[in-house]
Amino acid sequence: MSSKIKQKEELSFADFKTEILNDYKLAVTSRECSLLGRREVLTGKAKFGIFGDGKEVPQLALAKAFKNGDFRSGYYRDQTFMMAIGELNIESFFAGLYANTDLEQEPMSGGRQMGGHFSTHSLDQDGNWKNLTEQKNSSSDISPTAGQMPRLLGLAQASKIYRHVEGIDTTNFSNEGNEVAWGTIGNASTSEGLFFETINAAGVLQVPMVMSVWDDEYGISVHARHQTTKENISDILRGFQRNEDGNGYEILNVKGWDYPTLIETYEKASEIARTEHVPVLIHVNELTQPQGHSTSGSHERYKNEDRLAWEREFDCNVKFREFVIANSFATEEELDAIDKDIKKQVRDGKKAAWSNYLNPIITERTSVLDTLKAVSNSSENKVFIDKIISNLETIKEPNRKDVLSSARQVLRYVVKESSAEKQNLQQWINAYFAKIQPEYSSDLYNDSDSNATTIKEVLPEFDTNAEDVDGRVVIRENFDAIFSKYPETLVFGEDAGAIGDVNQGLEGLQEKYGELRVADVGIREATILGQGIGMAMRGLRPIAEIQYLDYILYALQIISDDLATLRYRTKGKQKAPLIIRTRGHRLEGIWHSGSQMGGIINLVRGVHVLVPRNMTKAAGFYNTLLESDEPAIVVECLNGYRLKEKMPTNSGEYKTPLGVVETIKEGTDITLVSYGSTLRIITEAAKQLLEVGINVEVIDVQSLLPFDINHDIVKSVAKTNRLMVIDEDVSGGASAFILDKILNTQNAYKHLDSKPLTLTAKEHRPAYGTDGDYFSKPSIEDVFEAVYNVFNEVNPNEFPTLR
Ligand SMILES: Cc1ncc(C[n+]2csc(CCOP(=O)(O)OP(=O)(O)O)c2C)c(N)n1
Ligand SMILES: [Mg+2]
Repeated sequence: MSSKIKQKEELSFADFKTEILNDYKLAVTSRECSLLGRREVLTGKAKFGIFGDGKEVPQLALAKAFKNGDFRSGYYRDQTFMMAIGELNIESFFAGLYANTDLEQEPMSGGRQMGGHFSTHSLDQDGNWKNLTEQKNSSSDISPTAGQMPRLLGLAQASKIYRHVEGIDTTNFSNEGNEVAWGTIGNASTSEGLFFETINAAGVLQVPMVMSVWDDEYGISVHARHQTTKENISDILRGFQRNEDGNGYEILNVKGWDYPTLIETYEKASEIARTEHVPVLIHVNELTQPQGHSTSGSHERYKNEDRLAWEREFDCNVKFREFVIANSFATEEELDAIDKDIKKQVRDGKKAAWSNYLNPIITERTSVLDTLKAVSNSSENKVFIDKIISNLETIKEPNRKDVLSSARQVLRYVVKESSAEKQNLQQWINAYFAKIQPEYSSDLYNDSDSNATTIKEVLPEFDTNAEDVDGRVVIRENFDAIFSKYPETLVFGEDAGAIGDVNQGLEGLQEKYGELRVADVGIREATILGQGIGMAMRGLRPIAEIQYLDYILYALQIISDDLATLRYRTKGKQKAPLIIRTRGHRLEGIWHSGSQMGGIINLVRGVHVLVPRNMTKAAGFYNTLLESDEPAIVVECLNGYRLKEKMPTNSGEYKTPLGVVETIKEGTDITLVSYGSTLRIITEAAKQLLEVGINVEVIDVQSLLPFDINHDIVKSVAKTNRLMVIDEDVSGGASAFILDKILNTQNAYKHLDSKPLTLTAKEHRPAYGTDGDYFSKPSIEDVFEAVYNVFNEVNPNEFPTLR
């Protein structure tokens, strides 16, 4: 027996043997699932399969070191780990492959994610936090390679916050910051910038993060020589190794088939990260892919015979079996019997999962068939309807599309008839949509009646002789109130700490609340975002600052792929109520006049996008968001920090409601809709237009997502009968979105007497010079002329052509 194994003196040999044989069974079960899973895809029962074969043994070791309260942030190879922590079994594995929409059957995502994308439930039935310290946690995986990295940083940092910041209620989230965040990534995915950015940031922050690299030398077909300098990720990261000169990482190397050394390595990593809060990198090499990358191809195409032979020999399960036999934990015959038994269990589990997936759909089909047959019998178009019926009946394994599309096609055949059967069919279709559509569409936002749009407006209050102060003072006072009211809030960003952000909206707050709660961080937007996501997933209320809106593009992939999809992809079982604070609109130059709102709103559905016109409105949004549990981006006006606003007396209390527009100037002739800094231009143009007899109504959208939930804009258009959307974004951007909502969702087209218009920026980004803004974005004269031209068309005598 290996000397390393003997160290486990506390266990009796019998217990020890049982544990090892349990591990062996898990490894074999997981492998059998992979093998059978691939066959299910090839025979067409499932669409796509990506499995954990060849990576089983290190995951057993990881699971042993993983404790309650810990978090995983990993990727699609980790099925063995999920089985080992008790969060995945044979049936749920196959339910994932079949994309069963029932969360009970498919707890990872209710069929919303491909199999192999794992998660655990952080929220209970009512959407409230469960006690995360009493369970093993996995943040929900995403497919973009290395996309799990930024969030991992935040999951780890939360432990540091919980250990060192006083006054937070840690009950559901932490036991003195003893939780480790465990990352997994494939060797090839370490080529991504997100990997390096996260590694550096975790080294700087010194957080309890253990990063495992599953190294099988390949990324699909591309060999390590095209991926990694020196073909060795731990070698090139050696400079991160901590030593007497300073902080850094503990870097460990281990062979992926060496069971006892893996266990020892993971225990050591766990200990270092947990107690010292030092990050650890474990490079697990010599792993294999027995079935190639995924069901989309075969690895014989790109691996030579030598490599394939080596993979057969060094397959971690083969080596584990040899180890079990060599150390007399079981005989070959005993293992054969175990293998045989597991094969049967996996086959049975697969069958059960398939029935569980199919049976409800069969029942739904029976129900629609009854309805359709009744319709057919009473219809003139019986021949055609019967054909649809018989097609549906002959489908051996129907899906919901088959069921519903048959019903909808039949309805067309009876649209001109009037019968009780037809009505039944209409009702059946509507009821089916009502029941089934949410299975595919729910939980993009918080669907419950405690969502952010339910938080009522609270107006700012002012003393009669309220002082006019710089906008940045309004926002700073409000942050001060927020930090004293909510101990779990933190803000971090480039220059957010010592100087209190580039515009001094956080001035003095680091001194007051400490370096962990008001923090400077490196220039690394994607991981600033990820830091926020991870911490929000562990019960904190982070405010991640992106210095300028223009630079949000670095983080946009993570906002879009991770933050915006989190609630949806877990069907409401995880959330990250992260607030993203940034500033943009109308300053100067190509990269400091951010207005790429069209791009943003179309990429972040699932996150609220708020565009306050001044700092009081912005502060009110923060106050609203902290009373709710949804993620949001707040874009402050970059040119508004030095503009004067009245100082409210109820900082921290007043609330700007989400999805509610505000009419900032009443008028009768045309409705002008805009948001943010452009409103100041419009307000000025409005005065000038009044001088020539055009009385415009100006509406501040305030909140792009959600958009005008009370449909107030159409009420204005019903009065003015004319509409113009003015936006500093390019044409087709946010203005197109706004126009679509007003015309199509709110049906404003009915009230229009003139063509609905948009006035937008030029297609290029603003030139830097003082005049860049004037010649790039709508100016006072542009607004004046555009509105004037509307009335020139209506009444050229009164409004002669200008130019
Ligand atoms: C950003 C992104 N680019 C490409 C892909 C397609 N893709 C999926 S897995 C993969 C290879 C990953 O290899 P590796 O990280 O070594 O993990 P392994 O599958 O070998 O375990 C690629 C290119 C993706 N999912 N995301
Ligand atoms: Mg690989």
